[in-house]
Amino acid sequence: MKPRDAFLLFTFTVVVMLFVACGGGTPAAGGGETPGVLSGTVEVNIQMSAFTPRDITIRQGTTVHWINKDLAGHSIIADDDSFNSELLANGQSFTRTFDSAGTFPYYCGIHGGPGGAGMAGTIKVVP
Ligand SMILES: [Cu+2]
Repeated sequence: MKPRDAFLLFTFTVVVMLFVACGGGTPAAGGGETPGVLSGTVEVNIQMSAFTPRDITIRQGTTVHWINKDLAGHSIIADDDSFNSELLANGQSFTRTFDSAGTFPYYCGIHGGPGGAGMAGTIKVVP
């Protein structure tokens, strides 16, 4: 390689490195809402003997509103028994606000059981 070619290659490399360091790239994380984390009031439909969506992630302080759209009755019982609805008939709903972080699995007292058995769902609460 001639000295002049080596110099050009060096210059080219420096320019490319500066461009990579200063420009482009993905914006730094933080500042925005985390995708997939719900807040405000979140509705969970009870339909076809299932909770839809089954698993949700919510911001601390979010209210979850379950609505029974089935003709059959369903209930909502936390695995750790921290919440427990009455039997909900068609059109009835149950509301709970999650103020502390953690993962709260729950199930239908008639069609499900603890540990995600049968008709069940999970609320993950993040700070
Ligand atoms: Cu049920």
